[in-house]
Amino acid sequence: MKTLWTNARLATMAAVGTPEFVDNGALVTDGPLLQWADSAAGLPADLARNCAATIDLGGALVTPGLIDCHTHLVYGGSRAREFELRLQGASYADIAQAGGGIRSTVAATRAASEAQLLEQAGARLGHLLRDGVTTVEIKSGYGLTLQDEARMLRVARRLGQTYAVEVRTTYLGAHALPPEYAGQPDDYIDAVCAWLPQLHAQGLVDAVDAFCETVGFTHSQVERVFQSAQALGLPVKLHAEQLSNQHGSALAARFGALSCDHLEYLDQAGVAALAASGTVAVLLPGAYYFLKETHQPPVAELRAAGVPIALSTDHNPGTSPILSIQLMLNMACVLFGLTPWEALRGITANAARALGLGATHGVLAKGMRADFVVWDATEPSELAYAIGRSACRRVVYGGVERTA
Ligand code: DI6
Ligand code: FE
Repeated sequence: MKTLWTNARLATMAAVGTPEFVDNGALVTDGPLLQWADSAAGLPADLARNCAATIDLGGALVTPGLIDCHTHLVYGGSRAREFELRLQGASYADIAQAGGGIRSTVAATRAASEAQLLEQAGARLGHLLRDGVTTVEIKSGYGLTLQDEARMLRVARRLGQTYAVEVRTTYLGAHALPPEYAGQPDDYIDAVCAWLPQLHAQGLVDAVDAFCETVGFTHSQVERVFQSAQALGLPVKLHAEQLSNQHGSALAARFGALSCDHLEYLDQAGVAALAASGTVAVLLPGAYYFLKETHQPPVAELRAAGVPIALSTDHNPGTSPILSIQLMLNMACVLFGLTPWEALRGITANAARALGLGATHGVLAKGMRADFVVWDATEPSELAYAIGRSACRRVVYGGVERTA
């Protein structure tokens, strides 16, 4: 069934560069795909005639469905107590050394049932959906055994079957060293690499990620994980240069990574490597804010080199307990100096590319997914400006209007 949506101020995100709107725009959805996303004046009369319903959007801004391309949405427990300790002066590293941090979430995740994980992650997902998210990436990385990583990824897949949202899964076995491998990181990486084909065979893995950091894994350990991914034809991504410059981005670029994420400490050589490989730079202003970081990612250099910039919530219990992608627009503008248009691109077209979905998602055009958001706004700056007010009015996912 075809539906015609008229009187839209379309931000199709099809053009790279300066802001571009189609006023008096129209959309025609045909099942899960768009048949038209352009000016109403150019709409072929026979296409309009074949629409079973017409919906007037009253001149509202319409953008592609939002894409949260980096989350750790599935986990057990809470780290609110740790937050309190940090407010009293303890550092993220102090807490980790005292057995808190990622390790405490690993313990809570292992202790939770699959049903509990599903229920808790589903509640979190609800917040993202109300903000206009139509595609979300979810990483494992709090299980750190074959069974527990599989459980996290199964829960992520179930979320995509339960809610009107597309879920992309990422295997992040190389997130932290589990207690049972203390002092044996290379043995743990052997295990991470050995689990991957088994998880992939169960259809649980769309991409592979790792945490390249002094408190994570080394360059050569990450390289082994990437080789295992490459052997299976799986794309890679990397948590890179978040707390220090480990030159992880250059490594990831060599493997044609879809994205490198965080990048506060990225240097010029890293920028050049990302530009050469067409890798997306995913900036995570929520984690930067929450950890009170001061070292900013090299936005001007990324821009000058033509590296596509995406944004994401990085939702996780330790460093970014944030469930609003609209807030990321604000933080990216205020903290990192993006323009509202660049920020919007970062949660649509460029976020799609960060997930390898650039040919089908993140842009409103004929043949692309009929995922879009109707806003109580006419300018992207209004979305980046407001804090605590969701301007999301209607969400269409796969051609169907989402009701809850
Ligand atoms: N970088 C982060 O900021 C999160 N993971 C990562 O690799 C932290 C996750 C946590 O503290 O639970
Ligand atoms: Fe992360």
